Amino acid sequence: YPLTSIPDYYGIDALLTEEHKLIRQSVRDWVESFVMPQIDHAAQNHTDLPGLMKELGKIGALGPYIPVEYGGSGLDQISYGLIMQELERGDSAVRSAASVQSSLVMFPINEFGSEEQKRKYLPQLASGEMIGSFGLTEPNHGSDPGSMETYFKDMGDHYLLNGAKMWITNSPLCDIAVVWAKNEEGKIQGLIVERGMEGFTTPETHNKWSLRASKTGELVFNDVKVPKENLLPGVTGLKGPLSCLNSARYGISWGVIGAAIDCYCTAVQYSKERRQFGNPIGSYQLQQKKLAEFLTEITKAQLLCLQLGNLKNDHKASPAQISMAKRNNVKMAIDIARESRQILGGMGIMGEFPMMRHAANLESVITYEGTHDVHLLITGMDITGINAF
Ligand code: TGC
Ligand code: FAD
Repeated sequence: YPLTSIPDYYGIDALLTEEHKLIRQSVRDWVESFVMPQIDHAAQNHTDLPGLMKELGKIGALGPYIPVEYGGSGLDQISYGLIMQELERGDSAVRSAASVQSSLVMFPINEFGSEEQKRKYLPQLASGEMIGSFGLTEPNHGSDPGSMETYFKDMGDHYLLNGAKMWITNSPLCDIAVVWAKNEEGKIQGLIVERGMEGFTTPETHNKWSLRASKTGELVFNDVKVPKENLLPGVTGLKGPLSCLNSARYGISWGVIGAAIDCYCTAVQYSKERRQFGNPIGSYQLQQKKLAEFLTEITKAQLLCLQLGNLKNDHKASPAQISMAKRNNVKMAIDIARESRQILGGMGIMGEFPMMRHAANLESVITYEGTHDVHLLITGMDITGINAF
């Protein structure tokens, strides 16, 4: 489909700056030239895109809102959102790679790291020369990360780390991992664990039906000696990892609009070209209903994100507001991926079209960064003041 047909039904572009539009266009162009030609092959073959992180670094998609002095681009939150949207129009795996590096690795180092840690890691993470991962989830503790078992002990001149993290994006590729673990008082703190530290391994998780162009794996710590200077000094408690999630969930709210747009635009074009019973299928009311509802939902999601971005720029976005956007927009995108596949009939299951890939990817997106149900419970708690977990 022509990229000029990407929906802006409510003239939301008028609320963006010229800089926002330029950033969006440059990422859109990069996705067209780098991601689109190889994404179906990568997903079908369950392999990552070679050189992806350095490419993302070149286009400024890693740590867009991290200050320039540490290698970031110093952009605002709406720019970050637009970048995520364009990346996920390509594939959720590409957005995931940028989300984890930006919001889950660079963000905590920038927010909670020492000056030495910022200077040592951030510029290399921004360029994609170094790949980071984020270890919060454990085999026995997903939605309830506060019950984590991974722990570290103070051995005088170093810490000794033991435990395991599961479902970790980019773990098999990572050079460093930001790992959340309990200290001897049972309080959660962040440690930067580097590949090569003895006792640290990153086995890959095989056979996924979702996010097949992204590497997922474990982080296993068996008496890993972590230098004391690798502890993030600026935060203690679950609010450390959860504030990283606020940033990543915000980016996902934008990102999934990209996946929905890709499915919507493909379905509009197909419905005008494909003829049955002598007419284009787009001339039938049942198909028009689907397309009209897709556009309505995309437009609502765009407005939700834009205002959330304004709140975030002003440091006023609450975690519950972010939960509402993540939950609403991911459900919107997965519903559009599934329904739009039907508009393509049998062709909808083929790799030449993006629907099955997006729908399968979004099964992970609706689960990670807080499940659909967990975000509903966060909203419920915000409304009633009663914790239903
Ligand atoms: P609770 O007792 O409510 O809170 C504990 C402390 O945390 C604070 N807090 C937050 N701080 C910042 N941002 C938030 N969103 C926060 N939510 C809570 C809270 O104020 C409290 O602070 P303090 O100072 O009083 O101690 O926590 P709980 O144990 O009842 O748990 C509730 C909660 C919210 C943690 C849970 O519902 C939740 O969010 N679970 C979901 C876990 C999750 O999202 N995991 C994601 C793992 S990373 C991932 O999936 C990456 S995929 C990336 C990719 O590939 O793109
Ligand atoms: P569970 O917590 O076991 O949940 C199972 C079901 O129970 C869900 O439907 C859930 O909503 C429901 N449930 C749980 N508690 C309640 C309750 N109190 N009330 C009602 N229902 C409840 N994690 C990281 O730390 N880093 C990563 O980089 C990362 N990347 C990921 C990549 C992929 C591809 C995937 C699939 C996951 C990734 N995750 C990552 C983990 C992800 O965050 C967790 O899968 C998610 O938080 C859910 O945890 P769980 O899978 O253990 O499910």
